[in-house]
Amino acid sequence: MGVVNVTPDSFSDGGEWFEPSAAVAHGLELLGEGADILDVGGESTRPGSVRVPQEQELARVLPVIERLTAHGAVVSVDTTRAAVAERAVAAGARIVNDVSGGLADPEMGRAVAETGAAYVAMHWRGHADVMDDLQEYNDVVADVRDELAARMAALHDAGVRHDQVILDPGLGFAKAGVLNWPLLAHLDVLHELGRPVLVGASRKRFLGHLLADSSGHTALPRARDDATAAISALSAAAGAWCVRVHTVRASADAVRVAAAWTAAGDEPRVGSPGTSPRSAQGALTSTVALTTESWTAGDQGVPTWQDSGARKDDGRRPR
Ligand code: PMM
Repeated sequence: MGVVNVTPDSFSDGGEWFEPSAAVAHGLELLGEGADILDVGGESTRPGSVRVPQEQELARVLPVIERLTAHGAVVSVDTTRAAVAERAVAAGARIVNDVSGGLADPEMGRAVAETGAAYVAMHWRGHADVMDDLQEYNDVVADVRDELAARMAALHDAGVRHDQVILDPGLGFAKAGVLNWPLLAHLDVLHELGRPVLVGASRKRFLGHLLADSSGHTALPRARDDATAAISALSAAAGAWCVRVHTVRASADAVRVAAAWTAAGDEPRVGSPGTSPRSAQGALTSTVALTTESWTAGDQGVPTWQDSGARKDDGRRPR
């Protein structure tokens, strides 16, 4: 999932793609690098940022979503507002990516149920101006799982089908540096909830701290891209369904490496009794990456890792 922030103030790429034509061109560039989904957002969630009015958010995202879907892109809308989600889906978005998991807008569950779009429910405890004060956990992994389970139950009560939901641990949201690593190391615990998992680590503050220089200066957002790609590989190997990233090529390659690695582990070993080199080669070229074809089959539910695992990498992914 490539990020297209149509905002003047996002922490990692604020302002760069603020004009609709620049945002569309950037989205197309990310598709060319191998993105399967473009995530279009019009409101920054940067720590401390203030909310933009709904009309402004709509004016930012709708023209970009319309133009990117006209180019055939699978688009998600990064919003916490039900009205924006509805208008975005009407404009062609196929996924609603809600960093609040439905907590910011009580109408979100109903809107998602009515549109039938896939829905990313991220772990969240409060808006950007207060989230740094909401970081108390007994056990961050179990607490995030339990709070997401509660969100799933509430969404279900609002009419959202189970197969619409994708879960996200919400790295960096009400989570300071060290709280993020256990969540990554225990993606299996989120998988216990039975839904695909999305990981959004790209350029986040905890990577800046990890990569600080010897004087303690944190790495700037752009200097966190290699670490982001490493997380993409490890997340994919741990079974994540999707990684949300600002630069795509390295992460797309990382996901393919993880897929080949995992598939090889599932196949008989090269040279072991009863295997031909040919069957082993098949394992090395199989991939589990989601491609846009999974979405054009008219399936509004969320393809699972296993669904796409049957696919073979025939080298046709855009490079
Ligand atoms: N992080 C940001 C924005 N949207 N959506 C999901 N699902 N998961 C995330 O971790 C996430 C997100 C942070 O803002 P950015 O667009 O400036 O990176």
